[in-house]
Amino acid sequence: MDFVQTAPVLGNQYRDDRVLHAYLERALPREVHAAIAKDLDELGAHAATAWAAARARTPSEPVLTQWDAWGNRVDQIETTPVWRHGAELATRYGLVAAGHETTHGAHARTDQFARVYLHHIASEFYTCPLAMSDGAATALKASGNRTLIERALPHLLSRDSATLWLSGQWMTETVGGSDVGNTETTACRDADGRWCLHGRKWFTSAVTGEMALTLARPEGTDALALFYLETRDSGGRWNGICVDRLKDKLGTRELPSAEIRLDGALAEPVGELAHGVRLIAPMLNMTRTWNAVCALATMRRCLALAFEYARRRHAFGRALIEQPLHRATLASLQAELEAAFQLVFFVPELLGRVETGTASPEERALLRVLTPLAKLWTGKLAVRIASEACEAFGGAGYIENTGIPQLLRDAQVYPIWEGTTNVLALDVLRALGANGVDSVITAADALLGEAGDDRHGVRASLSAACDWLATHSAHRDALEAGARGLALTLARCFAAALLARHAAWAERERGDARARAALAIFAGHGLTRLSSSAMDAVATLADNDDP
Ligand code: MFK
Repeated sequence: MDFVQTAPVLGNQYRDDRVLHAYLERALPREVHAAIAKDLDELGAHAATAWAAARARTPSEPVLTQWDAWGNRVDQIETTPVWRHGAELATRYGLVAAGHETTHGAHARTDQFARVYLHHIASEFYTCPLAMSDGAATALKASGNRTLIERALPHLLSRDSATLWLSGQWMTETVGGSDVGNTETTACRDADGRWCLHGRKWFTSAVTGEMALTLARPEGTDALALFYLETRDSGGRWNGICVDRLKDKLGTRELPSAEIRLDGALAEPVGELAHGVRLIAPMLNMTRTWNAVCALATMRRCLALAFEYARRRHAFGRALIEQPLHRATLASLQAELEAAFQLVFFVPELLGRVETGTASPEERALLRVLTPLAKLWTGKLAVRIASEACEAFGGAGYIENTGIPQLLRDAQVYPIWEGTTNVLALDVLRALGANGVDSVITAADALLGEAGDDRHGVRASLSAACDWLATHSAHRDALEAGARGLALTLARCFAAALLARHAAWAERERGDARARAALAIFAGHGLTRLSSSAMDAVATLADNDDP
C-alpha cells in the first residue's frame, strides 16, 4: 500500500489560539472576558467544522440572472449556501451589533473584533458586507442625521436575522478608483424634489445588501456629496439599479461583487451637499479596521494549518517541525503574526475609548494614524504569510482542494481593498500632517514605559523615522516617494512596543516566555524600513523605457 499523507486537522480556533487568549485575558476585565467566552468558544468550534465542511464539498459561487423567461430584467443574485446562513450567524453572535452595544462599555470593539477574527474565514467573506454595514452605522452616527439614524441603525445593528440590513459602500468608479474625487456619478432632483442618482459604479462589494452609502456630484456644482439609498423599493423592485455583471476576481469568489448602473436611483443626502469624502471617512476607517482584523485572521489560519501539518508530516527522518530550517521559518512567521496581532487589536481598543468618550486627545490622534498603519502593514503581511503557508505544504499547498491556494488568492485582496498600500501610506502622511508626529512618539514612549525596557531598539528606529521626516518634509515628491517605507517603519515600531508591553505582562502574570521570544525574533527582522532612494535614480529608471 502506498503511503497516504493525512490532511491537517483544525481544532477549535478559540481554544487553540494562545495569542488571542492571552490578549483577551490582559485587555479585558475578567467579567467581560467570562461573559463573551461562550460565544467565542462556539465561533472557534464553528471555524473548525466549517473548514472541514468546505473541504468536503464542491466550491460554489454566486450566480447573476439578469433576465427572466419573458424578457423582464430581474437581476437576481443567488448567493452561496454559506452566505444564505450569513445573517443568522452574524446576528446570533452580534458581529456588527456587539461593537455598538453599551454592555461592555469601552471594550465593545475588542469584544466585536475578537468575534470577527474567529469567524472571518468560515464566513466566506460575508464579513465584507458586515464591515461595510458597521462602517455605514458609524458614518451615519457621525453625520448626526437623525432621520437616517432612526431609519437604518435598528436594522444595521439588529440581533435578529429577519430584520438585519447589510450596507454597501459604493465608491469605486472607472475614473475615480483611488482618486474618489473624480467621481462621475451625478445627482439631480426630480419633479417631486427627490434626489436621483445616475452613473456607473465599477466595483460594488456585495450588491445584495438592503442599502448603500455612495458618492455623487450634485448637478451644477463641483462638490461631491454623500448619499444614502435603499436598494429596493417597498414592492421589492430595484431602486433604479441595474446589475451589469458580477466581477470575475482572483479571489473572494463567494462574494457577489458587482458592476452596477444607477439609473435614477432615489437617494437622500447624508449631510450638507459637499464634503462627501469627509463624511464617508468614518466608514473608510471602520472598514480599514475590519480589513486589518480579517488579514490577521488569514495569517492565523495559515499558521495554524502550517504548524499542525509540520507536526504530522515526516521527511528526511523526522517531523517537519523538528527540521531546523522549517521550524525557524515557521517561528519567524509566527513572530510577525504576534506583533501584528498586538497592533491590530490595539486599534479597536482605542476606538472603543474614543467612541465612549473616554479617550485622551492623544489617543484620538493615535487612532487616526494607527488605523491606516495597521491596514497597510497587515495587508502585505497576509499575502506573504499565505504564500509561505503554500510553500510549507510543498506540492500539496499548490493543490486546489486542500484549501491552501484559496487562502493565498483571498489574501491578495487585503492590500487592495479599502485603499492600496500606497494610498494608505499617503493617508498616514495626511494624518501625521494633521496631528503632528510628536503625539505618536509620546504614545510609543508610554507603551515602552509600560513594557519596562526597550531592549529591541524601538526608540532608535522611531528617532530614525523622525529624522527622515525632518529631512524630507520640505520636498513633497521625496516625502511621498518614501511614504511606504515610513509607514512600515512606524507600523513595526508600534507593533514592537505593543508586543514588548504584552510580553512583560505574559512573563509576569503567566510565566510565559513565548511573547518575549516572538519579540526577539520580530525585532531581529529589523524595525526600520525607511527608503532613501535618490529621486534622480528613480527618475532614470522610471522615465526611460527605451529597449
Ligand atoms: C473582510 C474585510 C472587510 C473589508 C471590507 C471592504 C469592502 C470593500 C469596499 C471597497 O473597496 S470601497 C472602495 C474603497 N476605496 C477607497 O478606500 C478609496 C481610496 N482612496 C483614498 O482613501 C483617498 O485618499 C481619498 C479618497 C480619501 C482621497 O480623496 P480626496 O478627496 O482627494 O481627499 P482629501 O481632499 O485629501 O480629503 C478630503 C477630506 O477627507 C479631508 O478633510 P477636510 O475636508 O476636513 O480637509 C481629509 O482630511 C478627510 N479624510 C480623508 N481620508 C480620511 C479623512 N478623514 C479621516 N480619515 C480618513 N481616512
